Amino acid sequence: MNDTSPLQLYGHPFSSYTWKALIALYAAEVPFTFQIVDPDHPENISVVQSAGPLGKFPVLADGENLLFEATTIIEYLASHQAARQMLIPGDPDAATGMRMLDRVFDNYVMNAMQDIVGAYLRDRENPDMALVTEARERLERSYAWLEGWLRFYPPSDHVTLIECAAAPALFYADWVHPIADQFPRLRQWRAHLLSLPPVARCVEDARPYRAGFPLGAPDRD
Ligand SMILES: N[C@@H](CCC(=O)N[C@@H](CS)C(=O)NCC(=O)O)C(=O)O
Repeated sequence: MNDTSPLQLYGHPFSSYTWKALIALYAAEVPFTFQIVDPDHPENISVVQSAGPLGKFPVLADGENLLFEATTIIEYLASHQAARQMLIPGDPDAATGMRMLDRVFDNYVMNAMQDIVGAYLRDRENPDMALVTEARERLERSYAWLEGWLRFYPPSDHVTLIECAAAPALFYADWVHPIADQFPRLRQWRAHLLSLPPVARCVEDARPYRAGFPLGAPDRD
């Protein structure tokens, strides 16, 4: 990591994947400057567009080095002294298990949630209901699987790659497809995640943007 210039994180406070990187930065107490990606800051949009093929955020800048993909950003933080052993365990098998869960949250929870949000963003009055229904089914299956997995993963105050991935995914997934009472462990874990200081900070910083949520933000959390 570059010692001379501070890290810069490009993203948006209401963006789920930006949260994922922010939670890691806050938990590991890594100093950084936040660069908001919005129409008032075209220079930040340019950085994000130049970093990856689809111009998605978050992007971490360490000097000239631009890193995209939230998991990659966390891996980068974890491979440096400040966050080592904290975000991702040193034991290779434990780390592999953690990376598998990270894929579960991105590929089966965050993606399904984003598909539903995207359908409403494209047409709020008349979303593609076939796509929405299929994505809801994926979320329902993921909730059921996570409910079982949580029998072996008690809530902890330790923030790892798993908490970084899970908190934003479950925060927004529950908004688009509420986690039913039949999944009590998952409901309880989501509440616990939202109470962790790095996550609570993201929730608060995102609050002013709730009116823009295409399905309408629920009056809770
Ligand atoms: N696979 C990426 C996904 C990032 C992503 O979907 N970012 C959204 C914000 S949450 C984004 O950039 N949206 C704007 C766009 O797609 O143009 C990651 O893990 O960082």
